[in-house]
This record gives sequence, structure tokens and C-alpha cells, in this order.
Amino acid sequence: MKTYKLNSQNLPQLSETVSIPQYDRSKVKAGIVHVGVGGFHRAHEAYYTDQLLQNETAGNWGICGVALLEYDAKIYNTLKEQDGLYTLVVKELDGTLTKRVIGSIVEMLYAPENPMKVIEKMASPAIKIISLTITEGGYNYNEATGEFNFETPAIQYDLENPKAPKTIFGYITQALKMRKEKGLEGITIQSCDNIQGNGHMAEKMLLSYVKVAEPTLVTWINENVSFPNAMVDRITPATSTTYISSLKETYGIDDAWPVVCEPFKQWVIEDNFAAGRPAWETVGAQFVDDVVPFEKMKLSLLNAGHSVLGILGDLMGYATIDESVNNEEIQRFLNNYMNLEVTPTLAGLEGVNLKEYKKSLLQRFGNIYIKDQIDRICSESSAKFPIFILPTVNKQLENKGSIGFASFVIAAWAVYSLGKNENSEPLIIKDAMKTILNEKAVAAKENPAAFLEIASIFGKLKDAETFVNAYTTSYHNIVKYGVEKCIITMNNSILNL
Ligand code: CS2
Repeated sequence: MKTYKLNSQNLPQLSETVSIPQYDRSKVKAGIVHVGVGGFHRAHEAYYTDQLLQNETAGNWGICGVALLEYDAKIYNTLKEQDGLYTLVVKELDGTLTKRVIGSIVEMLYAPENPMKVIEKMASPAIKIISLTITEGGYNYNEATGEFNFETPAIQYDLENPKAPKTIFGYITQALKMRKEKGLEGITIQSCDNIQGNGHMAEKMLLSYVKVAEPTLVTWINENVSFPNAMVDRITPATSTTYISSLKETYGIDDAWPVVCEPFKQWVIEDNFAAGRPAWETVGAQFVDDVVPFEKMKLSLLNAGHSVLGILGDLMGYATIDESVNNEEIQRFLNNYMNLEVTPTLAGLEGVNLKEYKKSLLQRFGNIYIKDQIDRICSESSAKFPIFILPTVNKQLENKGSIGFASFVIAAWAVYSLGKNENSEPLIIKDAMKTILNEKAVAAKENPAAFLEIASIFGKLKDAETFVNAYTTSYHNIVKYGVEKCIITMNNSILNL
């Protein structure tokens, strides 16, 4: 089959095998700067925006993607060469593929190459929104103090080198300062990360930094910048090379970095935009007054569910989420966790059928065509557990509810952090806190509670006796009997109640 390199020039040829943007991309101007052009952004906000550009004359809402870190050089170079174009491959539940070339990313900038260019772009009048997918850990929040972490070397660097920053806080601060000096209108900072109150978090962390870096800017930000909260959802595994070659061989699309995702998508946003916004509601996003209940539901059921399946599954030797959830006992365990420990903490979800939501999660996790990597799910667990699982434990402790299943998963994480699965094979652990996690996991062999001493993850949980007891019992049981036997016993004990 004749193959075509994916770029603007070749789009007409490619339109025979794949659907392509039906709008004139050369006329689309960027109104959004997006930082963090990973798979999730490309399956979510960029997808919604592409649909929007398709439907109406929304030509001022294109996206300028920013690759912030040196690590992002590859995606920058790829998208630059492909004129911002990439293929989104939706894996339907029956295994069929829906493919579409997405055209909403109309510019790309690589921050390490020219930081000032990024600052100037963020400060240009046409830009109305700076949106972010900088990961849970990217907000620089310290669980132990509840505050911004100034100790990070990159933050120290930014304080000393304001004109050539490295972190998102340094960039946004300089851009807002420039907007103020130019007398421009306000702007929206829109977090698209999996954090409870992600807008509030972005606001709190940014203001903490600004108070130190540019104190005179605080009032202007308070008056001119909005930070809507949002719940974002679409399962997007890391792109494997198989997809790259199959797109090429089967469809003639030579795309160096396509994105593969599930059909489900959801975006619930607070309607709080300081300088206008795209009509994303016309393409399926929901605008609501209070997004907090939706966020809680998604983080504590979907994302926590992922971590449960990831940690237990990895220890048992599974490689993908569908393998893990299709183990009957793990699935029963997850159901018990969701029903007995998470559901009691969720209130005020009007218009959402929780029972259906949980059922749909099992179906989404079980999609055998997605092949979502357990390594992806377990990566950066030190930033995920405090957001996905620990709030449930704290709430349940407060209400004297069940915490056995959550405690078990945390104990399993301590065992996991030793770096081997139950077949003694090495685990691939990617985590900014990997060293300390491993040190504490080694200490936990003698005294399981040692793992809970990492205050920036566990906060005060190490002092919660009920929790420490449940966790310690689970730890000993896992070491003695292995995960599967333990969860069978736990699941059966629930059945017998
Ligand atoms: C996952 C998320 O990273 C994780 O642990 O739970 O990436 C998840 O797939 C997305 O939030 C789905 O919306």
C-alpha cells in the first residue's frame, strides 16, 4: 500500500482512508495555549476542539501546544514535522477502529529552546485560555504541609531566573505580568489534570509562587484570572509501536505518534471563564455550576479503581488493566472496594446514577482492545494515591466506615515498592519518589508501618490507629499468603455477611 507522511500537504491523499479536518486549518488562529501535549490532551481537549472547529465558525479557538520540558522534545519534533496533525484511533468495544486526523493543534512551541517566545505567546491578546495537563505531581503540592513546595530545585531556579524559567509557575507568572503591563484583559487558567478541585489547586499553587516571585501581581490575578474546576475523562494508554506500524501498513498513514483511546469521553467544566470560551457544550462537554461532586466520583472510582487494578495486578504478574479486571477475584475485590468504601463517601451527585457509573467502569476497564498498560497506571503512584485513594480512607475513618479494602491496596503498594512481583520478576517502577518508596518498603519488611512515614504522601495517616492496624494485618497476610489468596478470603467474608 502506498503510504503518505502525515502532514498538511498530504491530507487530501489520506482522506481516502481516514476522516480529516473539514475546516481550513490555515485560517484557524490559536486562542488557547496548552501546556503538556501528551496522549491525554490529544484524545480529549484537542479532540473536542477539533469537533468544534468542524461544526462552526470557531476559527479563533485553535490550540498552540507547548512542550515545556526537555523530555517533551520528541512530541514537539513529531508534531512540528506533521504540522500539528496526528491520528486519533478510537478502539470501540467490539474492536473496530474509528480513525480521524485531528487538526486543532495549529502551532507548537518548544519552551527550552526559547522560553521568551512561550511567555510572549501566553501574553498575546489573542490567547484567552491557558490550559494544562501537567500531571498530578506537576502542581508542586506537599500533602504533609498542604502548601506549595518551594524546596524543588526547578522552583528555586525559576525564582532566580524569571526570564528563562523551567516550571509552569515561572512561565505563567511572567506571562501574566506581561499581560498586566500591556493592559490586556484577563485570562483563564484551565487545569485538565486529575486533581480534586483542579482549578482551585492551580490557583492556590500559582498564587503561592507569585506571592514570592512577583508580589505586586497578586491583586491583578485575583481580579483578572479565573481558574475553573473540571472533571476530565478518557482512558488513553501509551501509544505502542504496533499502532504506528499498523496505521502505516493497513491504512497508508505514516504517523510517527498517533493516539489510541477508548470511545468513552467526559468533560464537566465550571462555567467560569474570564475572557470567553469555546462553545465546547455543542460537542458534548457539560458546563455546570459545581463540578466538585463529579470530580470526586471520577477520581475516587475510576482513577482509584485503576490504581487498585494496577498495584494488585502488577504484583500478580499481569501486564494490562483488562487482564487484571478480568480476574474474577480482583473484580470482586474492586466491586467491594467501590461499594463498601467509596460509595458511602459520595454524596450530592444529582443526576448521576452511581450504580450505572460503576457498572460502566468495569466495562471500560475490561475493554480487551485498549490494552492499557499497568506500568502506565502504576507510574507516579506517589502523586496518585494521595488524590485517588487516601481521601476515601480519611473520610471513611471520620465516619467510622469500612477501610479494609483500601488498607489492603496500600499494603500491597508497600510490597510492590520492593520492586518484584509475586513471581520474583522485576517490576518497572516509574516514580519521582522511587528511591524513598523503596527505602521505606525495605524498612517495612521489619515494621510495616515504616512505609507510612512518608509524610508528603500519607500526611497524618500514620497516626490513625484503626488504619495502621488494618494496613499492618494486610501487609503480613500478603507476605504470608500472596495477594490472590488474601483477596479471595476478603471477598468471601463479605459474601457471608
Ligand atoms: C489513570 C488515568 O493515570 C492514571 O492512573 O487512572 O490516566 C486515567 O486513565 C484517566 O484519568 C482517564 O480519564
